[in-house]
Amino acid sequence: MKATAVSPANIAFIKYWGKKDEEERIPLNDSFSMTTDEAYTTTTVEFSPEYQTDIVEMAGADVTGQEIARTVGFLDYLRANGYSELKARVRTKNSFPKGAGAASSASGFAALAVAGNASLGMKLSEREMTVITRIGSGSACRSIPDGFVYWKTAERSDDSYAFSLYPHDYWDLRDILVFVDQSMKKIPTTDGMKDIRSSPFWKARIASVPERMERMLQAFKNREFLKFGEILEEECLNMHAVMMTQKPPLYYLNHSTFRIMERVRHLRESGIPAYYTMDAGPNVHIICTSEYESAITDAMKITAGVKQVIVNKPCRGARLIEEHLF
Ligand code: 2P0
Repeated sequence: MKATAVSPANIAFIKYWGKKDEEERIPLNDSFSMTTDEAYTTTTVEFSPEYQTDIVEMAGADVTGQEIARTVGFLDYLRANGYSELKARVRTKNSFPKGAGAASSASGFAALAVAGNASLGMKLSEREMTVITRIGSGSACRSIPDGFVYWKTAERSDDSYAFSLYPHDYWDLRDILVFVDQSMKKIPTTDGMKDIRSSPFWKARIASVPERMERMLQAFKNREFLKFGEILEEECLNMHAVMMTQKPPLYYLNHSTFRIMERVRHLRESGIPAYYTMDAGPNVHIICTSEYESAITDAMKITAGVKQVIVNKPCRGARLIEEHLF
């Protein structure tokens, strides 16, 4: 009844911001992402009669009351699906700072879902696994399949699943994750996202995503990096424009973020193809092809305000491993 899974986080190229259905976590639009091999979560789950209550632990970090409540809520959902009444112990370890806009909820819920289902003896297809994971945290479903992953919106819960559009070795991209702030963000994304409809621009954003997705997938298919990068930045700024015009406004980016964005533009002017994208936090993901990895990493390490740099490659999705955390 004990199982351990490791799951990568993922960085969205076309973003998820806003839900059609809050309860089932069905997104307003399709999204597209890349798994990140150096930003990952390992989770051991054991359902056992030995436990009187659910126990939630995190190696090297405190777990907040909100995190415990959300984890227990998801365990309840797994129990209902697996016809079990057993309580569980969950222990988690992150390879990167949690809650700072580096998708720790994505890798966290994907690892929890895979380990939890295995611990309950459930045998699910990858598609079913992505649907269950989505209920835990939307973007987490994109950490289950291999490499470059597409998550569909739908009218029915079972139809909103994620799948690998291209395997991780399709394109040797890098996500150079530049940390400018490693503290927990103040507004959790689930809460921030609920207010999307208070932005005067939300309808225009949602209407514009399919066309932008189509252009991005075309560039991706042909591995046209410059075209892809332009659309990547366009999409990121579009989402942040909505966030900043919501009521109350959400400013996830800070002055260090803007400094890095400026540096990225300067790198481009000096002939280094690099493009930025940010999620719900101030940290910057610089996307490039493998040949420019060291030039960009070196430039970031000497940029003021940079606390840590993690270089990610695309990788396989969440999977079970043999070594347990307890
Ligand atoms: C994304 N983000 O596509 C976007 C970009 C943040 C900005 O998915 O409520 O933690 O758990 O479904 O998945 C973060 O949202 O929200 C997110 P819930 P989640 O990666």
